[in-house]
Amino acid sequence: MQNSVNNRVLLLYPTPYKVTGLPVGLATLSAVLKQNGYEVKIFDTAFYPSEKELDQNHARADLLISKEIVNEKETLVDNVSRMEEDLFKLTKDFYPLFIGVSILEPTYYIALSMTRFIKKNFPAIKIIAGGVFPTLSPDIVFEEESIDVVCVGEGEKSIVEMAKNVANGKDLDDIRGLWIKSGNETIKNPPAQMNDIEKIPHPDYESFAPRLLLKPMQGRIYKMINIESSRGCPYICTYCGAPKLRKYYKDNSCGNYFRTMSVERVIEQINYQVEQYKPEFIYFSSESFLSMNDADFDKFVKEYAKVNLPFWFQTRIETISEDKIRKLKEVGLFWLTIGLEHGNEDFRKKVLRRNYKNDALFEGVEILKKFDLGASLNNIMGFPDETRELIFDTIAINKKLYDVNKKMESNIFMFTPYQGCELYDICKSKGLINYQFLDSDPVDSESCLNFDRKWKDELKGLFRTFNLYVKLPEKYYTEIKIAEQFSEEGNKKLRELKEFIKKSN
Ligand code: B12
Repeated sequence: MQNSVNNRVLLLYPTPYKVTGLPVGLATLSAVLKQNGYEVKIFDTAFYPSEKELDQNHARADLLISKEIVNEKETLVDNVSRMEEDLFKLTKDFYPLFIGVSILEPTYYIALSMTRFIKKNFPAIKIIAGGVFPTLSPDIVFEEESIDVVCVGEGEKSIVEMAKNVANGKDLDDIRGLWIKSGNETIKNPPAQMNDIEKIPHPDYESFAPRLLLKPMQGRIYKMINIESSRGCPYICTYCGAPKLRKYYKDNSCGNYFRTMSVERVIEQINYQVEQYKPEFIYFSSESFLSMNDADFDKFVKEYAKVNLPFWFQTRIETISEDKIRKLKEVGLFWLTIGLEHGNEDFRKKVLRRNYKNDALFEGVEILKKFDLGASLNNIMGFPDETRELIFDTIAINKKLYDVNKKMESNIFMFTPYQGCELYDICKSKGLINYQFLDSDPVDSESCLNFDRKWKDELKGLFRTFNLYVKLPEKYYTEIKIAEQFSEEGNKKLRELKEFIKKSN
């Protein structure tokens, strides 16, 4: 073995090109490892340009979703070296006890480029994979030769036990949460108990490249800190893996999947991170930030007033009220993200299991307007059995909301059935899935589903013109329809209409 010092752990964070922001999960693993005396380094892929990946910030501006970023050149600077060179040097010099990699389904292909490279060059170093994708699809990840161990579920306890055992030359056979390849045998332990989120250490962002703290917000890059205020999700949406995770943890008696953090602890975390990193912005990364009771809400507002930093979060439309928005605006609320998902109430309820009324959207957006606030509305298109007419229901409601409040932004995503979601099984049974796992990030406008070519092209055309339909008056619809076409005429029309919108804004 080379210069092995047995308290080192290297963590890999595969992330698409220029997708910044801090992963709370991996940062918490770094914190618990450090708390137990290990030295941690983190390697990310955010600034290695690749032919396969678009720069999402530009792609989003090009789709008229968000504003062009004014200070990108001086902030989100590309690496000059190649990913493999840097990874090789770091692994060789740091020579860790083992390497951990955090994986989402759309980042699995990036993770594989790293784990295969490491296995080839450093076969003696064990690699453990954890995160949402290994938890929801452990069999796929476990089959991969370059990955030795898979962590299912939350990793705080498992990774520390693994570090101790590897350092002491012990096997990993009995560690909860770990799936292990041991000779010809395989051991599949159940997930570890859910963590008490009041007691785990605050995420450690220190080991991340400082550029990962930079995130775009309304056309500018800011130094932003992620704050966790809850874990898990109590809802049953068919396009999300949370319901399956909840069942998995329940079946294995791991404790509650959905946990909220006390306001005291959230504020303590904010004060700690602000002191450490002096951010310009706070991002609450929980899935529905305002799903808290009134007493907690009032306590939060009172305490946050002392923080004195702008913030944004995602929340459900049903959680917005005038009283809450007024109070939040007073203490720095800058922006929100709201999952609209689909414009047709019936489709939304039956196919997506999102049961809210369109009226709630209008009320919410009016409230935001009253306080001169805007929000990003997340929309999805390209579901199985969705028709052009149904997509136009989504366009129509975004258009009406934009007419109410010109600060609204319409985010559009091509539907990607992540493994573990109910809709994934439905797509599979309809023969719509002909891949084992995704091999690119879904910012790609092409549907990953096995629809016929004609419908795939129509979806692609609607995707690129989505915001033209939302923002331009109906008298332009015939022209926009031309811009849907992937022909010389269509491309020219698309450029003209985009220019027209940009000039009129
Ligand atoms: C905040 C957030 C972000 C943040 C932070 C990203 C991150 N990786 O945490 C930002 C804004 C950067 C982001 C970006 C993206 N995100 Co996001 N994000 C979330 C969100 C809302 C919360 C994540 C979180 O903080 N969870 C809480 C922590 C504690 O849990 P955790 O991350 O799973 O980590 C625990 C375990 O998984 C495990 N673990 C994790 N890594 C490892 C590694 C090892 C070695 C071990 C042992 C264990 C282990 O231990 C951790 C601690 O308990 C989730 C929804 C969700 N509930 O997961 C979506 C989610 C993870 N995002 C998703 C997506 C698609 C993306 C993007 C690809 C979007 C895009 N095109 O830009 C990028 C990819 C960036 C990236 N490389 O992660 C999807 C992933 C879908 C899937 N099934 O794989 C999710 C699930 C939302 C969804 N649509 O369903 N995201």
